[in-house]
Amino acid sequence: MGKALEGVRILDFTHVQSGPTCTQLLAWFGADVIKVERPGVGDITRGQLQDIPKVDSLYFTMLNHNKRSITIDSKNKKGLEILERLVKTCDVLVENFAPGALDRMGLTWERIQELNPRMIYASVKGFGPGPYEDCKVYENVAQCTGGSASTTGFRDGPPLVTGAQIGDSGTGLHLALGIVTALFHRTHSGKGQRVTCAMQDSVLNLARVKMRDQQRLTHGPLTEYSQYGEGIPFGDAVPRAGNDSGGGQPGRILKCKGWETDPNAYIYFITQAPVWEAICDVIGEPEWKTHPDYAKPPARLPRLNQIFARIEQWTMTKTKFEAMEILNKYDIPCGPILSMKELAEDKSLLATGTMVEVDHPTRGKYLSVGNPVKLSASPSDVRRSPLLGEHTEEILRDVLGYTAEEVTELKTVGATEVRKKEAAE
Ligand code: CAO
Repeated sequence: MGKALEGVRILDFTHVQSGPTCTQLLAWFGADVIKVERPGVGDITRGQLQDIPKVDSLYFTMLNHNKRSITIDSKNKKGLEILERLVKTCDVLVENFAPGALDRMGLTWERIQELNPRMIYASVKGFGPGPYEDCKVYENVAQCTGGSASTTGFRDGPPLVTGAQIGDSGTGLHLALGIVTALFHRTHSGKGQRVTCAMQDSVLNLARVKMRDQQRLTHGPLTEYSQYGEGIPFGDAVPRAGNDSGGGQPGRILKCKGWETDPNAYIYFITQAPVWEAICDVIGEPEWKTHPDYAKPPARLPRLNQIFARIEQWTMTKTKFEAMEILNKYDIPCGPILSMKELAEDKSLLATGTMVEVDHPTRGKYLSVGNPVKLSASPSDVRRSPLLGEHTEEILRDVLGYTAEEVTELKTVGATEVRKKEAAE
C-alpha cells in the first residue's frame, strides 16, 4: 500500500521542536525527509535533556522519526553547492531558524525560486511582520504572546503556561497543513510559494474561543465563568477561568477517591444540559430536576460552585475510572485525568499506533507517540530517527549523483564533515 506523500521530497532544515514536528508528520505520511544538520554538532536537541550519556536524547528521537540525516556545513562553499543541488531536486524546503539565517547562508527566496520555481519554502518564525519580527522565540514565549497564558490558570493566581506544546508542536501542525495546501495548489499552478507560520499566530488561533469571549465581554459578563456566580465583576480583558469549560456547557475538574495521595485522582465533569436529569439521579438529587433553582441552565449558572461541590461529594466516593464507567452509561460527558504513566501503559493506544515502541541502535527500545492522524488507505509506520549524518553518503550518491571521489573530496574540504585539522583544534 503506497503512502499518501510518497514521491514528495523535503529538504528539512529544521531544529528543536516546531519545525521537526512538521517534517516528522510529513515523513510519517511517506515524504522523503532529508534533514540537514551541521557536521559534528547536529540538531541541538540531540544532546539536550539526555537521559543516557552520549545517546541521542528522547527530545530528538521523538521528533525526528522516519527522516534521513545528512551533514552539510552551509557556510562552506562546497557545502552551499550541495544545498543548492538539494534545492533543485526537492519539492519543499522547511526551516525554523532565527529570522534572516537562511538569507545569510545565501538561500534567499529569490535564489531558491531561481534554482527551482516549483519549490515550496516553508518557515516557522516567532512573530509575523511587526515590532517583534526579528525576535527569537521558544515555546513559552509563544504561549505568553499568543493569548494562552493570560487566559490559563486561576483568577487569583499568575498566568500559566500549559504542558501541551501549543507554540512549537501547534505551529508545526499548522505549517504542515500549509505545506500540503501549497503542494495541492502546485498541482494546477505548477509553481511553488512561500508558506509562513508565526508561533504567536498559531497559539492565538488555538486560543480562538478566548478572543470570542473578549468580544462577548463588551455585551455583559461571561455567565458561564465561575466568577459570575461568585459575584466578582469582570475587568476589560478575558480573565483566567481555572478549569471552567470553554464552551456553553459548564464543566469542572473534581476530586475522586484517593485524591489525598494521588495527584491525578480527578475527573473532568461536564453538566451538559440534555443529560441534566441523569446527573441529578446519579448524584442523588432527583428533586433538582424540577426545582426552579436548578432545572434550567440559566438558573444553574449563578449556582455552579454549589452544584459542582455537590457533584464532587459523589465523585469523591468513586475512583476516576469507576466514575467514568457510571457516567458513560448515561452519556454524561466526563474524562479522567490521565497521567503520562497511565497513557504510557494504555494498551488501546498501543493497539492503534498512537503509542509505539521503537528500537534504536544506541538507545535500545523506547516508547514514542506515533502518528495521531490515521489515513485508511495509507497507514504510517514509525521508524527510528537517524544518527547524525547517517545518510550523508547515500544522499550525495543516490539523490544528487556525486561520484565516490567527489564524496571523499567533499568530506576533505569540510563540506560534509568537520575537517580533521579543525576537529583536532
Ligand atoms: N551549517 C552551518 N551553519 C548552520 C547550519 C549548518 N548546517 N545550520 C544552522 N546553521 C547556523 C545558521 O546559519 C545560524 O547562523 P547565523 O546566525 O550566523 O546566520 C546559526 O546556525 C543558528 O541559527 P539560529 O539563530 O536559528 O539558532 P539559535 O539556537 O540561536 O536559535 C531559535 C534557536 C529556536 C530561538 C531560533 O532558531 C528561532 O527563533 N527560530 C524560529 C522560531 C522557532 O522555530 N522557535 C521554536 C523553536 S522550538 O522551541
